Amino acid sequence: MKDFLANFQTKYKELNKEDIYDARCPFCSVQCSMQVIEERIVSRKVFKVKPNKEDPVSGGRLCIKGVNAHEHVVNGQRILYPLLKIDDEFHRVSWSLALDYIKEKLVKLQAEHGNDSLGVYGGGSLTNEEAYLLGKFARVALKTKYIDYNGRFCMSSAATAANLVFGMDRGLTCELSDIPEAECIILAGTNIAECQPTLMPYFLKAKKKGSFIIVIDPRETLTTKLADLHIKVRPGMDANLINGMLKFIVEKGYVDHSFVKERTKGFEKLQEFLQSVKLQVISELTGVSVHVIELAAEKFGKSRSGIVLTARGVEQHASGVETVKNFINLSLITGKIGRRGCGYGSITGQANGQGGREHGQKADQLPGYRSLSNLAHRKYIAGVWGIREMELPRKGVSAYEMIQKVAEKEIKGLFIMGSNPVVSSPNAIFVEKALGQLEFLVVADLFLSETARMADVILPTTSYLEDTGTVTNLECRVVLREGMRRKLGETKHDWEILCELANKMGKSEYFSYSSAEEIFEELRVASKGGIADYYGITYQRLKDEQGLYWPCPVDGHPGKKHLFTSSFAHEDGKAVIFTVKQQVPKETISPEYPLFLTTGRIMHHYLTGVQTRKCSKLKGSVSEPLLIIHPETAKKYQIEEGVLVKVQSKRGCAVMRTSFSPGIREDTLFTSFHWGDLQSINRVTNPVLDPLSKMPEFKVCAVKITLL
Ligand SMILES: Nc1nc2c(c(=O)[nH]1)N[C@H]1C(S)=C(S)[C@@H](COP(=O)(O)OP(=O)(O)OC[C@H]3O[C@@H](n4cnc5c(=O)[nH]c(N)nc54)[C@H](O)[C@@H]3O)O[C@H]1N2
Ligand SMILES: Nc1nc2c(c(=O)[nH]1)N[C@H]1C(S)=C(S)[C@@H](COP(=O)(O)OP(=O)(O)OC[C@H]3O[C@@H](n4cnc5c(=O)[nH]c(N)nc54)[C@H](O)[C@@H]3O)O[C@H]1N2
Ligand code: SF4
Ligand SMILES: [Mo]
Repeated sequence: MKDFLANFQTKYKELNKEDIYDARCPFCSVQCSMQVIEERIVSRKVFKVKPNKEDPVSGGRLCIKGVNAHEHVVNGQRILYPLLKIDDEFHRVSWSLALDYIKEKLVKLQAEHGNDSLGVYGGGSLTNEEAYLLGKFARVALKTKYIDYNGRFCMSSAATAANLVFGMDRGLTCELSDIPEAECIILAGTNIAECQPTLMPYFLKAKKKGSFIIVIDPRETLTTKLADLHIKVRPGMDANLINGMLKFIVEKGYVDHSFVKERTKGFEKLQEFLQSVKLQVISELTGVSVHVIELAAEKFGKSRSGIVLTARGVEQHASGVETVKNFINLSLITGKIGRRGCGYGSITGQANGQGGREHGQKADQLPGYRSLSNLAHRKYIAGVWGIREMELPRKGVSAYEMIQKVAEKEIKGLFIMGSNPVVSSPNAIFVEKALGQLEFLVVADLFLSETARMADVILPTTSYLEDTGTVTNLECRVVLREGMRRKLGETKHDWEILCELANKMGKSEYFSYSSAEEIFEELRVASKGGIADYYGITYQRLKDEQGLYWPCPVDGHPGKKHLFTSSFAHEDGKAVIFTVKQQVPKETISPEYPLFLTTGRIMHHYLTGVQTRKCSKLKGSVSEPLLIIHPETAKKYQIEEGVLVKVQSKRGCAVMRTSFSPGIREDTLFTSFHWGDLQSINRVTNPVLDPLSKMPEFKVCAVKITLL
């Protein structure tokens, strides 16, 4: 009887078990932390999610995506074994066979067509360790120059502008805690309430303290509800709007002349140019009244402190770099940077959008934000990797240009890790066709995404609950994400996949790591002395100190929270004030395509939706894309609410249902890009690139709509 009871108790405990995982949301750049509690009650699994009350960034909040994120982890559609496509059908194979096959195909392609016949395409969901290793894999194992990642579509324009203006790029120049201290806040093309919802209390606190909040967006959003002034600008016209504001600020004497003189250069040229700017012309271009332009300029110019934040709304344009430069001009000429309650920031998007752009998965870049074109940088990294400098490939091309190279058959094999370019790239019909021409496509993913289903081999990877590593949030705070849940099926971590493949390719001496922490230890050294210096950061410190800002050059260093307090990062210590001339979208409306289309996000879904479409609560709340249209515009085209329409541009069409909103400009339509196939709006968008950042013009093109 005693034995029976003891047995029963053990069995009962086994069947009714509770596991607690410390976790961090896999989605946006806030990187909220939480505990995921998995209860097993007999054979039923129940998940509970508790926000971490001690989280210094989110303050113990989670948004609806974070609360439901675990659902995709346990979704039945997770890929659990390597899959090999034979005669258009996927078959389960062993890792050994999958990796052997990949190796043989890659070696053959390179033997026949050269090292650069292979491309690598990464993503901002990868941890710092994995992004670092992907760059090393491309350059050391494959020896190809072609590597880039989805961050090219994300904050590349802001990064390029910041490098040019300040001499370095770091998401925020200040801390989030500066926000409530700012007397005036400009939110340009950023919908924080839906895209980084847990940051809202910073702005609500600012408002309570009397801050004047200006939101610039062609439509009403949850964020514009916060605004004291909502500027409903015509898409793609922000740089011109800012010229109007700059002119007013200069004329009214709101320039901080001592700051401009001591800390910047280029003001005289700007001042001269602004004399030619006419507010009436700006008003016509932007669709914003002169009064509103003046009011915004007056409020920002007069306030003693102020913060300018931009995001994809103003950055995802062929003139994205110019536009961001002009937004930074607002901060520079009024001296609102480098002190409390002041700063400029580009709100980074993906979980590791920031770290992902620092450690070498970008076409022109080496770890620590080093440059592939700089001999000293090349020598340093070659030394860390144990190769000769001359063995390091030169710089490659940007994400969309890589796909063009695929279409031109210059790139014949592609390795994609953590991205779904068939849905996320502009001109998606072309992209899908191009990928269809590849001789060999490998995709590492959690699911059979629209891109993965085109692959020859799919490698199953682990999720945020399983994979340990560091990520760098929007403030540039490096944090540790623990992957405490056991791996499912035969899934492997991305870093393990890279190591095992490199080992198959005979490169084991460069890729023999047994944990993410070991990779981080190498990354620390590789970043040492670089702009994004992580040398002083260790896993132990991250655990003890809840994250550290970079640069953090030595052990014990507290990390630098505020940048540019006394000098900028250019050699002479000065920031550059650029003169930004008139900018207009590359495609304009015409009788055939009479409406502007802009694209973006909604609260419930994340990027191409591969993960959030697997969460029943999120999918249940929003199950399809909606085309937001002004009721007057709909009336003009005799279109009703809730009907299916075809949205057509010169490149292609997408199908979705209309939803009326009097809060959007009458000349503009809006939809999100969270859906695939015919519902993918990127079948319509314009792939024209910014000449410097190579950012596509996701945020404006000309379309027509017709009833389906
Ligand atoms: N819910 C949710 N949150 C997310 C994501 C997600 O997919 N879903 N993705 C994450 C990622 S990767 C990113 S990059 C961030 C993006 O975060 P945001 O950049 O804030 O998001 P978007 O919706 O792309 O664009 C912001 C706003 O720009 C406006 N806009 C469009 N065109 C223009 C224009 O020409 N001028 C101006 N001034 N505004 C314009 C849009 O109407 C939109 O409201 O969000 C992150 N957070
Ligand atoms: N029209 C329009 N298009 C846009 C934008 C826009 O505003 N408008 N925004 C652009 C922006 S800002 C971005 S960031 C891009 C994003 O575009 P994508 O890079 O395509 O983004 P995701 O949907 O996150 O795709 C990630 C894929 O990787 C998988 N995945 C998730 N986590 C991991 C992981 O840890 N490892 C691996 N191996 N796989 C993983 C997911 O299942 C998914 O299939 O889209 C861009 N496209
Ligand atoms: S999506 Fe962003 S705001 Fe929401 S829980 Fe995740 S990290 Fe936090
Ligand atoms: Mo992004």
